[in-house]
Amino acid sequence: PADRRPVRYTHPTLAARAARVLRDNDTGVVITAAPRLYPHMWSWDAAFISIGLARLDVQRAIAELDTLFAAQWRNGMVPHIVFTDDDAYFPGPDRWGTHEALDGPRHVRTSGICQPPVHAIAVRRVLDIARRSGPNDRIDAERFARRIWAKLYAWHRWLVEYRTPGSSGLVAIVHGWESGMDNSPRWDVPYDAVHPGAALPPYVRKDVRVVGDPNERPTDREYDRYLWLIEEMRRAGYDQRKIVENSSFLVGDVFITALFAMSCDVLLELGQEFGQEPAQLADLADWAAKARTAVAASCHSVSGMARDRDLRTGRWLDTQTIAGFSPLLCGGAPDDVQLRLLSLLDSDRWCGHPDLLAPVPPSVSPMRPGFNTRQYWRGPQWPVLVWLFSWAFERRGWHERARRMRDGGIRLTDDGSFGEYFEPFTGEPLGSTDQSWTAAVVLDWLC
Ligand code: 2M8
Repeated sequence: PADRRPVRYTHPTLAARAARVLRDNDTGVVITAAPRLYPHMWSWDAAFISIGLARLDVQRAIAELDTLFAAQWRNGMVPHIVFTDDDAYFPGPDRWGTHEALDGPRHVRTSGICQPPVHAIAVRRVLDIARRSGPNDRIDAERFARRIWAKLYAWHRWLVEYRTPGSSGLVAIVHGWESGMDNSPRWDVPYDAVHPGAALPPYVRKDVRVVGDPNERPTDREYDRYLWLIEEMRRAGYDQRKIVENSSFLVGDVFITALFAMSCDVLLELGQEFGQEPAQLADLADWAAKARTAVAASCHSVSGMARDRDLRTGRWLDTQTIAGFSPLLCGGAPDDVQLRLLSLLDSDRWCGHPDLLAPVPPSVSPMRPGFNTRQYWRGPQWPVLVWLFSWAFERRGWHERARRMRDGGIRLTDDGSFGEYFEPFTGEPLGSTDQSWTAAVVLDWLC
């Protein structure tokens, strides 16, 4: 498809515009996830943002990750939102009520759940970029990597101790927001079992005021469930054991499990380089191996696609989404399964679909029932996911595939809008524009 969008920037101009987005979204303390829709720091956004920042200013990249980890809970959890003073986002800190939580930080207000563990990957990337950019940056980044290592280890340990219940070996989430893919059809079945009680305090959504077309956002019914789960956690005082035992939503997330395996590998390598405790290094090797085994064990016998598992009912969730390709990220699946997944990814059901503007995986296959071209995690393409695939493919030695993903990601974003997500056929930017993590991954691709 030649030009469905009027504007296409050259790479140097696109990079300059991306840099400006990060600068404009900088409050001086944090870089917000997006200017109006998300005026706070989000956990996995901050990781990607630091990668883009490293291309501009290594010190600023380090500061961003330091700010996030300064909000780490005493039990090791890295919270999904670190709040600024802005009150334009709902649910804000009062609704979360985490100041009553025993393990929460005292000096800063946060949400009470987590997000995908991509932070070790970010630290690795920042370090690699800094090493190429000059001796001072190298020294700063090495100091930083040494300093943050124990915090990353504590974060990973928290995921193992509190969030790997039962025997599936999958990392469990207690809220769809923890997956980062909030309203993905992956969660439709488990959300059906979430019944908001009459005690759900009333609320007013703010997101739909910012995003012009409410069809690009989750529905009110979905929001009731999101808020109800928060209510349950708040009542449990954010005690993780109680939450994992009782919450109405507990799902083994195969995509997070794959990211966790990769992050443990990376953290292990960093730990070896910086001479960390052998016992902790052994833990990381063990966690990575178990996570990989769990991802491989989830693969469907016919399609090969990896599956989430509803840990309340013990059922596999067969909905086919981009998360089904998790084994391609972390490896560990048998060769025949991997080959099936690669050919599925290339097929017209995914990246080879003839009508896509850019040949990168949509969040849901355009051939599946329920695929929605505009609605958030139910169909659109997400540049950050493209970055993850291109990074993982590079690491696996699939250089040509990595390059194709990256080129596709650049094609998707070369209108310079830095959309949060994109309509796969027209390339229309959806959700927020000037989204920080989109600008960040574009910078990393282009610099
Ligand atoms: C989206 O999630 C937030 C809730 O955490 C929201 O919709 O209000 C997701 O896309 C998530 O993955 C992302 O981290 C966040 C900020 O960009 O927005």
